[in-house]
Amino acid sequence: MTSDLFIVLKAPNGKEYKQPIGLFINNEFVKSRSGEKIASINPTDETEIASVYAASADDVDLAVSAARKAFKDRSWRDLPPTDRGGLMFKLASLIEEHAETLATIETWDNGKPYSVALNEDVGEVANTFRYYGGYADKVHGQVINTGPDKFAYTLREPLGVCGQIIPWNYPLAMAAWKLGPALACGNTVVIKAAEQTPLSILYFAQLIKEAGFPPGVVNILNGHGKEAGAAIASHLDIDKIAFTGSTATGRQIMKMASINLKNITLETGGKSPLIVFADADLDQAVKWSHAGIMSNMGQICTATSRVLVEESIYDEFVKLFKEQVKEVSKVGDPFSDDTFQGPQVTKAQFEKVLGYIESGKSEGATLVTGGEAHKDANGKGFFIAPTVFTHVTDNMKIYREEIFGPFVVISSFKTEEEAINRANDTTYGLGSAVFTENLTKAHRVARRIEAGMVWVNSSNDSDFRIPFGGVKQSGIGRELGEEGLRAYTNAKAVHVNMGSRL
Ligand code: TXE
Repeated sequence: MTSDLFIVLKAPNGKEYKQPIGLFINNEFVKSRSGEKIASINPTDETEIASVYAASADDVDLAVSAARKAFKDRSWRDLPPTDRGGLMFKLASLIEEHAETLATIETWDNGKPYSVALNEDVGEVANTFRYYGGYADKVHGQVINTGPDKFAYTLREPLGVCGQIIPWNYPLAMAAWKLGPALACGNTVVIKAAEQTPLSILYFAQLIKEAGFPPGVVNILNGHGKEAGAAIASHLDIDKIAFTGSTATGRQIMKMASINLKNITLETGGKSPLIVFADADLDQAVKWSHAGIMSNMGQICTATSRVLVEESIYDEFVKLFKEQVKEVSKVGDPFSDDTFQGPQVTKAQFEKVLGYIESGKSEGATLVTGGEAHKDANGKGFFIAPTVFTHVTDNMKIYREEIFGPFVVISSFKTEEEAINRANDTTYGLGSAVFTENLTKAHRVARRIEAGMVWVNSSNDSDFRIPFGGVKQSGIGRELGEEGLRAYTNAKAVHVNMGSRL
């Protein structure tokens, strides 16, 4: 069955479902005004899965009007906050009911292993909505003591219409991280998915309506960054912009958002260091550092892509890391149960990683393993063999730039001071990790690393209850945790004169 706005699809794992392909505005799917579409490609076999409508600036205008109307309409703003939380709990339950379909679409469109999509991504999405649903009636202001002549308090008010632009590495989770706090605080939203992974969020859109959110509160668009994304970032009737993606695009968004001084949060790139001291539990350091860069095909903004190992254990660490790659990193069909690593999300990302492999070779680093495309049985797909380079110097491109693939550089250091200085020698400051059994050393180093997050004896162990974000050119502001709510309210100060007369 095919209609203009839905198509029935059968995924490689045999799951049949109805895929919406329109823009979700005012709780309905509609065609884009221009009729232009984006084709979504299966990165595993390079075939087209489906085409979805792509928003242009006109469609963004429509979505923003819907969101503005919903924001002005008191039925959303004045909904008792406990009821607003209730809608979010309902949404979380619906996500769980539809978990297998959501995970199937995510794996098909993005290439991540199905078990990860189901157990990690979709599970986290439901939990994030539940977590922020619980906050909906706990977004409090303060009473401020200024003495008996004045009664002063703050109201935490929603910002208004929020524009949200998300990437393709965690399509559903990135949407949840942004929608959760925005909705808990009573905002309305226009969110744009990445053009590379448009499908799962459209399926999710139906659950918004089914949960009972009023029309216009959440509007979901697909569209190209330069067109729909830019129209959101520069829109005069959008009050806030939240973005996750590359540092270069973040910089452009910041410029565009300055047109009406939008409130802004950015979560951008990283080149996160992971330091292993000689007194670390070596087995655990190897396993976590492997997971920290090779999970999700290395397409994680906090991937610990620079591993710094104390000289006395360097050779042993490299040997064990290579063994771990061999043992764990099964590359192949993301729907297979034993696959650890699927394809890179697109041909462009695949080629980008291959380019860095060439750069590492030509700059004289030592290739320990990988260093080439990995062809699946059918000879198709954007697969990269997990790649490890050693003898890397600090000026090499592969040491300095974000690669966003299953690609790690391992380097050695002599002293704690050197490790810290080299960890901080980057324009980024997102994640970081330290491995040591020495408690005081762990805390001492954690304080000195220039990063938004430090993992001690783990890596990429993020949690929706803990703030997430970067310093330096890795971003502005925080998502997740209670901190994530700050990005979605204004503090209005109310001064009540208790009797001062002029
Ligand atoms: O990112 P972009 P790309 C990094 C990673 C990756 C590189 C390039 O290194 O290899 O960025 O990926 C929208 N105005 N990260 O090109 O361009 C776009 O449509 C407004 C790190 O895919 O940043 C998409 O929705 N919006 C990262 C989103 O921005 C624009 C995750 C991200 O795309 C726009 C992804 C514009 N001018 C990539 N141009 C992370 N931090 O997790 C693009 N977009």
